[in-house]
Amino acid sequence: MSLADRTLVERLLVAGRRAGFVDTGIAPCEPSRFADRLDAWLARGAHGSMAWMARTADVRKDLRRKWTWARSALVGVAPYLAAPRDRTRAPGLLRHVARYAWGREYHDVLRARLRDWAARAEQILGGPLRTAALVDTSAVLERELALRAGVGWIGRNTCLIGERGDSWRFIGVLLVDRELAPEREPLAERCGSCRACLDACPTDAFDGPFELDARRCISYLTIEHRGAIAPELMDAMGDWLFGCDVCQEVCPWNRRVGPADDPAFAPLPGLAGVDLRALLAADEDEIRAWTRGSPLRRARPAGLLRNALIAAVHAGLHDDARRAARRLLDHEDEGVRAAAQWVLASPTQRRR
Ligand code: B12
Ligand code: SF4
Ligand code: SF4
Repeated sequence: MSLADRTLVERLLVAGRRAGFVDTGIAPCEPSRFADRLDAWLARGAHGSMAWMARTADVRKDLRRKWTWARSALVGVAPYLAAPRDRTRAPGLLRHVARYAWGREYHDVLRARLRDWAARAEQILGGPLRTAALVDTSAVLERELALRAGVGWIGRNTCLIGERGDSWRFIGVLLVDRELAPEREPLAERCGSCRACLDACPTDAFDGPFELDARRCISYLTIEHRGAIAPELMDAMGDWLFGCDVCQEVCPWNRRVGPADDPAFAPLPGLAGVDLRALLAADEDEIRAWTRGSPLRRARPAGLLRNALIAAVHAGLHDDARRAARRLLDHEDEGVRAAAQWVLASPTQRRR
């Protein structure tokens, strides 16, 4: 790479930081080097009912099957941790919500930042650029792109952990139609002899290091899964309403990091202002109002009611849970009905 090229790449990476990412890197748009991992994961059925993961596997393994023009991926990471660090001290529903979902819809926030980065890149590279701003929902292997861009390494909990930091961070990907030389090497795994995440998972969702069976993962069960949850999983899910952070909470790399204080991911008042009791008594319009602009919308009101019944039992709110369960036994959603039956069959002295 010539000195001029190196300067251009450096300016592009700085532009990404100005657009709102704390770390940035570049990965070539080549076929996945870990396609066998995705294949094995899908073959085991570990994606559960996320049929879209299987449907789009070919594109995930080689993104140029869809974005034929893409040559490089600019990858940015954005930390989302907000105060308080100890979630049991968070107000209202927040203490039952995974930290990535405390603030505004991150897809919108990050896509806007990627579009800003694209505009800056056009100025730096001169002339129009063809780009695509991807966050979470597109058929790309974002963690692998981030690994190959050198902005982090993959822990045994499968999360991307920042080079000098933690895993409390989103990934954003900007595909561009220019060949750009990556300037950082992929980082090797730094777990050492630790296996805290594997041992701490409440539902035993890891089949082994780097092997997560989504069908047992609380994040999947509370966000992606529609319908009934198996009673033995409800027994183990804890007081999570949406998502789960346990395998990140126990990670030593996450221990010392402070809140990111990114205003875009500051806790939404709608979630902080109500608690599980209120949620159990709420109607769907109220739930929609409280979750406006929030990632919690993905679980739909019925999913949140189902999750609230389970979380309330684990939080020790037995009377409220039983009262709500009796009312919801005939709910139109199968998941809510199954959770209501489970609540009424649950011992009232469940260990917390
Ligand atoms: C499906 C999905 C889920 C599923 C399945 C998760 C999983 N581990 O596969 C569920 C619903 C369970 C989930 C949960 C969460 N998710 Co999610 N999810 C995704 C999604 C859409 C696809 C992930 C995927 O392809 N899985 C299939 C497996 C096979 O791929 P993989 O784990 O990514 O592994 C790849 C590479 O990392 C590599 N690899 C795997 N292991 C190893 C090991 C070594 C040593 C090496 C070198 C490489 C390597 O091989 C694989 C193929 O390339 C991505 C967005 C995207 N488009 O990529 C977000 C994404 C992974 N999720 C994200 C988040 C924030 C979460 C949660 C933290 C949310 C929460 N708190 O509840 C949890 C974390 C749970 C966990 N431990 O993974 C972030 C992760 C950011 C980060 N720092 O890692 C992403 C990237 C979204 C984003 N844009 O920020 N998620
Ligand atoms: S997010 Fe929770 S349930 Fe899922 S693997 Fe991590 S600790 Fe287990
Ligand atoms: S908890 Fe330990 S094993 Fe798991 S990702 Fe963190 S360092 Fe690796």
